[in-house]
Amino acid sequence: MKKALLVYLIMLTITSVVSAGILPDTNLITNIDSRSKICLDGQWRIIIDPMNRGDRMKYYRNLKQKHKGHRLEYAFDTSDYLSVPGDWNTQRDDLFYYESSIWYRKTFDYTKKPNTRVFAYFGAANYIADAWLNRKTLGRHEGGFTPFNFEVTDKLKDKGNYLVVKVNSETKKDYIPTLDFDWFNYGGLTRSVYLLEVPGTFIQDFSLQLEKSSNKNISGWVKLNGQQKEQKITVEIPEININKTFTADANGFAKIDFSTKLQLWSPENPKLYSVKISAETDSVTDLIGFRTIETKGTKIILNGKPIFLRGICIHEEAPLRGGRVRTEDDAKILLEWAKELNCNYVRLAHYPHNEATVRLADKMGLLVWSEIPLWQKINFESEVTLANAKNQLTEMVTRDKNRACVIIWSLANETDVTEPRMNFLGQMVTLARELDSTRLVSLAMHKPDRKKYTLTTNDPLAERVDLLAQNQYIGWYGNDKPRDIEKITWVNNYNKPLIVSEFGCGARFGERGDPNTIWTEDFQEQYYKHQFAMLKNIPFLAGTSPWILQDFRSVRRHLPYIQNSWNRKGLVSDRGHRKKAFFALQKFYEEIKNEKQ
Ligand code: GCB
Repeated sequence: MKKALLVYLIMLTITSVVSAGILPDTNLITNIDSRSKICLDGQWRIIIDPMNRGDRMKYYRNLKQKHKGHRLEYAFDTSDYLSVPGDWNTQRDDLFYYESSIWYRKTFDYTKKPNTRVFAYFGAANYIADAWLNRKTLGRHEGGFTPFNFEVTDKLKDKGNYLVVKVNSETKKDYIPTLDFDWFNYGGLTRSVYLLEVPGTFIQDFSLQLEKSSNKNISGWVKLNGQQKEQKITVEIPEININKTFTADANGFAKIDFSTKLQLWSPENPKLYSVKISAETDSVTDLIGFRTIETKGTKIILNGKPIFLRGICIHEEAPLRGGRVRTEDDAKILLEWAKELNCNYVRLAHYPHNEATVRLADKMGLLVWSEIPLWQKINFESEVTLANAKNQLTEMVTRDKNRACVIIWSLANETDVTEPRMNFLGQMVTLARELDSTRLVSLAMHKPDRKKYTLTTNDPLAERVDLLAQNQYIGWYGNDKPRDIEKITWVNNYNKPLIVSEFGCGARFGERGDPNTIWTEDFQEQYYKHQFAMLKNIPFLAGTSPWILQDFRSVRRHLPYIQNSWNRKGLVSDRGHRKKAFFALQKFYEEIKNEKQ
C-alpha cells in the first residue's frame, strides 16, 4: 500500500514537472552571456584530413617529434590556421567545396581557481564534432546548428593545454539534414568557443515565461548542477519590485511561480526586463521579455490581440560577403533589412540561427519562427535519426526558450506524408509541447492538395500542430504562369490559422526586361504582385514569409551567369542590392500595417 502511494506521488511530481515544460534531457548550459568565460576564438591550427586518417593515427594526442629520427607525418605546431568562428569553405579557396574532416587545435594556459568548474562550450560545429583536451576524450556532438558543452575541470593544467576538435561535414542518409538540401554545407567551428567558469554548484539553466493565456502569471523553473542541490533560489526583477524566493528540491529543480503586473513584449514595444536569478552558490542575469502567444480559430493572438505576421524567410548566409554569419553585426544587417521591409516577423530557415541573431530579434521587436533542419527526404525510418532530431530540438528549445520573440517552434520543412514520418514527427510534436507548453508548434507542411486552382491543406499533422504553414511556388515551379496565381483559392478544413511560409522566384540583380522574362527583376516583381492578390483572398491567412530575404549559396543552382551556385530568390542580392520585388513587398506590408491598425 505504502509502495503504491509512493509510486503515485512520484508520478504526480513527474507529471507536474513535465507539464510546467521542464526536464530537458541535456547538460547544455544556457545564457552564457552573463557567465564568467574565456573566449577561445581566433586562430586555431588545423590539419585537413579528407580520409579521416587522424582517427587511426590519433591526432588528438598532438604528438611532437621526439628526436631527429622520429617519423611523424603531421605537426599541429607548424600547420596552417583557420579563424574560429568561421566556416572553412570561405576562408580558403582550396576548401570551398570541401566536405570531410578538419582537425582544429587551440593551445592555452589556464590558472585554476578555487571552487570553480570549467566547461568547453561550442556555439556550433557543422556537422559532427569530436573533442579532446590534453589527450582526454571530452565527447562527440552531432548537429551543425546548436550549442554543446563538455566539462573539462579535471583535465585542465596550468600551462600548455591543447584542445583538439575534429569537425566532419560529410552528409549522410541518416543525418539531419540528410544528403540533399538547398543551402551551402558550410563546415567547421562556425560559432564561438569558450571556456565557461562556473561555481561547484551552478545554475545550469532556467525558464521564465508568462503562462499560456495569462498576462500576469509567470512560471518556470531553475535547474542546478552540482552537489549542493537543495538551495534557496531568488528571482529578482528590480524594475517591477519582484524579489521572490523558492527552494530547489533534492534533484536541484526549483519551480518558479508568481504573479505580477508588467509591460508586455510586442513588436511595437519590445520591452525586456533585467532579471537576476540567484542560488546560494551562483547567480545569473538575463534580459527577458514577457508576452503571450496562442491561436483562436484562424487567428494568431499575441498578448490577447490578433496579429498578422508580416514576415520574410532568412538563411544564415552572411550579408555582403557570403559564408556563415559570424558576428552580431552580420545578424544586424539582415534583421535591419527585414525591418526596412516593414516586417514584424522572420522565419529563421531552416535550422537554428546563432544566439546573437535571436537576441537581436528580441531587442528589435521581430517575432521569430525557429526551425530544426529536417528538410525534405529525412530518413524517418531510422531510430538513430529520431534520437538526433529529438536532441536538436531539445538543444534549440533549451537555448532560446527565454526569448519572447520566438513564438513558433518548427519541426520540419516539406516532408512527404508517409507512415514512418507520421510516427517520427508525431513524437517530435509531443516532445516540443513537453519542452515548452507556451509556444506554438508547427512545420512547413507537405504541399497542399490541388484541384485545378483550389488548394487544400492535406497533411495529417495538421491535426496535431497549432497552425498550418504551406510553402507554395505556383507560377515558378510547375506549369502555371505567374498570372495563374491569382486564380488560386484556398480551403481550410481545420479552423486553424494558415501561414504561407514560402513563395518566391529567382531574379538576378540588375537583370531587367519585360515581366515575362524569367530571371529578371521585373519578372520577380510581377510574380510578387500576383502573389499579393492571391494572399488578399485568403480569409484565414495569419501571415506570410516569402522566400527569401537575401540570395544564398547553394551548389544545386548551376545556371552560369544567372546563378553561379547562388539561389537567386533573394529580395536583396548577395552584394546587398535591393531588387525591385523588395520595394513591392515593402509597400504591400506598409499597406497591411495601416489596414490592420
Ligand atoms: C523550398 C524549400 C527551400 C528552397 C526553396 C527553393 O520549397 O523549402 O529550402 O530553397 O524551395 O528555392 O526552391
